[in-house]
Amino acid sequence: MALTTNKAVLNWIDEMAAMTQPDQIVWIDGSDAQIEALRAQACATGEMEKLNQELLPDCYLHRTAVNDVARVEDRTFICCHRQEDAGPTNNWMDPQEMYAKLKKLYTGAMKGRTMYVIPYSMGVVGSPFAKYGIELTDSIYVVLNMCIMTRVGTAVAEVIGDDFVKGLHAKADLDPENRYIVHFPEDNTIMSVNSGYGGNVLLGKKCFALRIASYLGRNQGWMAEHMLILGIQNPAGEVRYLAAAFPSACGKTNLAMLIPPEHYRKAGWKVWCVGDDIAWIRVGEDGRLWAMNPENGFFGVAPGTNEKSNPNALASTRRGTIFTNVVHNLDNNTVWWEGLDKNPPENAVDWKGNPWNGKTSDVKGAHPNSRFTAPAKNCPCISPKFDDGAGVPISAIIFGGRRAQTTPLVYQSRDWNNGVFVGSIMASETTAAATGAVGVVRRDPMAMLPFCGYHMGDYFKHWIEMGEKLGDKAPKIFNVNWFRLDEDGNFIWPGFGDNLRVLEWIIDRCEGKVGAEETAIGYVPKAEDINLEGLDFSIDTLKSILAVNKDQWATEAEGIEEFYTKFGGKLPAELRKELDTLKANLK
Ligand code: OXD
Ligand code: MN
Repeated sequence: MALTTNKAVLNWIDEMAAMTQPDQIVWIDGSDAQIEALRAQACATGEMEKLNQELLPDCYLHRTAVNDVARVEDRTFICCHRQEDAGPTNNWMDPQEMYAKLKKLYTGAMKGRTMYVIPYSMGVVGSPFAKYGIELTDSIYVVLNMCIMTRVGTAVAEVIGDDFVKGLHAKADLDPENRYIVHFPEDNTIMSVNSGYGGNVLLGKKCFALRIASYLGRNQGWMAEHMLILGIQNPAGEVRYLAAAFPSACGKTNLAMLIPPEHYRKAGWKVWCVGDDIAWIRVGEDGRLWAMNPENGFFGVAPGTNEKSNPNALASTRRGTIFTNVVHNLDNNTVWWEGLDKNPPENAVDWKGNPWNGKTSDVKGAHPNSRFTAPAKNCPCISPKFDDGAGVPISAIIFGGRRAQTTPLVYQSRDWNNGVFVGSIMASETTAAATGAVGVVRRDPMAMLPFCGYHMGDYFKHWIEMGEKLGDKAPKIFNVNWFRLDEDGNFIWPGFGDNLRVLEWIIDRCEGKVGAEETAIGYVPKAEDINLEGLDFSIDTLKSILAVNKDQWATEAEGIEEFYTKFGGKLPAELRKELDTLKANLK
């Protein structure tokens, strides 16, 4: 039975059902009983496997098709009327042409199948900052993941208005040649077909909460960002909140759930996770910047997650979690992945569904992009503000990337516009960096390159305008780089929990409690101002990773110049000016 009488919702569902022709339509009310019944049904068809309920209560395993294991950026489209509004970094097609193309792929795609109707909320239901969507899907796996990643069900259906985001997902034939992840920002619509992989099909996440929401945010004066949010509590009990953007593979989930080093823990420091991937950010009534996490769970990369790298993430996966493309340990019906521990199972099934012996096999058991979908509430350090619809006030914004050289451990931008410049030049090096060679630099402004639903030049301008609104209440903007390498290709900075030492300096800077050295690129800490207590790390080594090398930055400036040409006339004059200032400072 439909959970709403909203005509806009019902008419749209009728239209989508007429096209996809499912055998039946089932509304998702989000109840435990319904979730349990769907789990049983998915296990009966082999879509999921029930794991050891003593060791991993309410946990399940799923394997995707082998050709369907990651987001497909080359098949992801932003379809607005004018191509120039999508910009040079997005794939574009005329909306009418795309609708016609998709119609062919969706027609009859749900024959013999069930269409599930998922009313979901990004943000706390009823909060003025929440936004609602409906995803139609023919996949139980999608339903169950959405029930973890978002707030789903009757309560949402009751408050949904006419401006909901429409999402249609059909697995169809999982044909990679006809796989499309399409956004129509002007129509509040997302259409995904021929995939079953999370990032392509959990439409609340990247598709809505970043691509559609970034477009809405620009029109409505707020921002949707690819950022974690964390709270840092000092021994006096004061909590300061930071939002941070990093490209993939830079340890975002680890930073979001950081465990303070022993010395800090003993002194009474605590870290609270508000979110690990997405932040919706707006100017609050007090004139400060406030951020909230629109999601309700973590869709984290499994390999490398272990008791040491991220015990909080691991603890989050111990109940109510769906594992995708990891190793199935048949001896005890649990899961395993590379980097979990040094004891791979011998009697196991790999992510492709083949028998696998972790002691003798020379292929990886888990896909490198295998995932856990875990409820945020499971996280031992989840913030008490997690369910506060208003979000949290932000003291600092942090950008970062993976750079073997050039970028110091931390620096502070001179002001907001300079900070926007710092975000716009964010970059990571390709894996060559891991072997010691300087890798190829891939620029990923604000970590939003694959997620911005409109022209990135306009996006930069929107950032500048947000700064104008904030005035002197704007948070300070910093850049960090945990990944400096020595000559042998080893990481110099210990990273993980010790990153708190850098965050402490950042907070002290925000509160005017500590000085800094002014350099060509901004403010860098005096080495003695970073707390190294309890850490075997020499101040000279610290100095070496705080140094700003003008020759390297001159090369960097050339790279930025070249990158900026992409945006043509849409590059805000403010950023051009920042680049000119950088060049002048390097002379
Ligand atoms: C993610 C990503 O899955 O950024 O969060 O790719
Ligand atoms: Mn992400």
